[in-house]
Amino acid sequence: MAYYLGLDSSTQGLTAVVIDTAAGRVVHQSSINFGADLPEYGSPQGFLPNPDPLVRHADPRLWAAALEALLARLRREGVDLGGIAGLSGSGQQHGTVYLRRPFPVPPGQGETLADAVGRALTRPSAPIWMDSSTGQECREIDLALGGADVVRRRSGSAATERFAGPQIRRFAKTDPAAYARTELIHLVSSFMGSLLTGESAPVDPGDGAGMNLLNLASGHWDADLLAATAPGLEARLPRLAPSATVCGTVAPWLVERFGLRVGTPVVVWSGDNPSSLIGVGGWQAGTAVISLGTSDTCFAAMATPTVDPQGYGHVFGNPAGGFMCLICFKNGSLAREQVKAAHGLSWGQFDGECLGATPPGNRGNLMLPYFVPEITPLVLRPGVRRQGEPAFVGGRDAAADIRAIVEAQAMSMRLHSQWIGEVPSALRVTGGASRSDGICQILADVFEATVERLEVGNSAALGAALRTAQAVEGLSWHELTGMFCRCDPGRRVAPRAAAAAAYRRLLPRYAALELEHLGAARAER
Ligand code: XUL
Repeated sequence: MAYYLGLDSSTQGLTAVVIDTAAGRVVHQSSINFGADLPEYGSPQGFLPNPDPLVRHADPRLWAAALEALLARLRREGVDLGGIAGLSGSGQQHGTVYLRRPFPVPPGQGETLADAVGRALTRPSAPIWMDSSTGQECREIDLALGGADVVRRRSGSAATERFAGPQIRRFAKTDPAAYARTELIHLVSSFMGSLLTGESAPVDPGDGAGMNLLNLASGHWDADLLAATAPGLEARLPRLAPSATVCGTVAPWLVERFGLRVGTPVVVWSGDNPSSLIGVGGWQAGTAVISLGTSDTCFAAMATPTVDPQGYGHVFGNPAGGFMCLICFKNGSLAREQVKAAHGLSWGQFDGECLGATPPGNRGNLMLPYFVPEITPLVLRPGVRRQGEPAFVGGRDAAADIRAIVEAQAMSMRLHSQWIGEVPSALRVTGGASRSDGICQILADVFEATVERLEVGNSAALGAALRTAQAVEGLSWHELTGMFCRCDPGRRVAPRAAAAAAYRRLLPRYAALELEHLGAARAER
């Protein structure tokens, strides 16, 4: 019997999933919510409030505090941490933590892990994936390499605002003294992995490809991209290691404080999306996945890496080997929550009274849902735009507003995933909002594909547990995903012909509205 622990350090919380590979079942799940459980960090949604909508940073001490709080909670809930045979995790992608060496330093007597992390930081906050402040740096990197297309072909993505490289460049330019003091720059995934092993942990190709620094073809840091980003960068980066690497054993302080067994293997962490790809059983090409979380993402394993000619899509490493494609939307759950809160609705009302009571196509009423700056398409100045029948007063008609945001999100996903070239017949939908039957019906109708939902949620943390079992116990992906990634047959949602036809008619109108908005925004700049 072997128990494996998978963690997921996401934007809004830290989640644990414990699996038992002998019984083929999940035995425990638990979470820390950054806002509710650790209010002293002043980050109700997991990031530090900032009046500039382009700037989004988080406090890395919060992530360390959450790790201690979650391990303590697991013990209180009766999980025998000494019986865990291996652990790993996944982190929100792209965020960077700036540190001096040695890192990590174990917490001293009476000290918390967050205190120990605080002493090592050379920059008090970490820019996260929601940050869009590096447009200038992206242009500089593209220019140095000979164009966005070169950067895209080398690293799998055009220079992208939230990616580690442009963020590091901005820091090195705006605070060269602090950059000079910085001896080590970790991603959220490798930062958290380091806290577990007590040694600076490596970066895997799943998360490493989200930096604009990794050469996808060679699998190594790209010398030209490093040079175009910041001086002396390679010495500051963690090493790269394949996703199935056991990168160390649990740190002594974890053994002392939480009763983990000496010598317990720790597998290199990955990004939350690559880990989710495993957690939903999507490790082979042919399964398209939509994850509805703080960010909404569409992704799939790729037989051969293809790049998005429009520049919005990304290619990352697939932790099972090869590559995956991904498109990310920033106006995900926080945007849905904003409309829901504006109308004072419960999730039940959102789903039943609003999505259940309005027709597909929303009587022609459309919304461009840029509540915060958007990644896909690139919209730096937030703003919500409505278009439709005079009846669509927007903001006054709750049901029409709710349908408008969900339809806009689904149509934008359909529109911007066309470069992948495959029309899926089934979509695996995961993440908190996948609980909504109304949202899943709209996705099924817009994509003209059957929506499948899984028996086990928390796909990123589950994927981390599965990756650990594969690396430590040598179980195959077939065996593991067969046991843990079953779809719930009772929760399948089939597309409806009339609704699908309505969206087929509406999609060109949505695309035209989006283009018109992007054109107007460009003209203003
Ligand atoms: C993916 C992305 C987000 C984060 C947050 O490129 O930016 O999905 O990983 O979860």
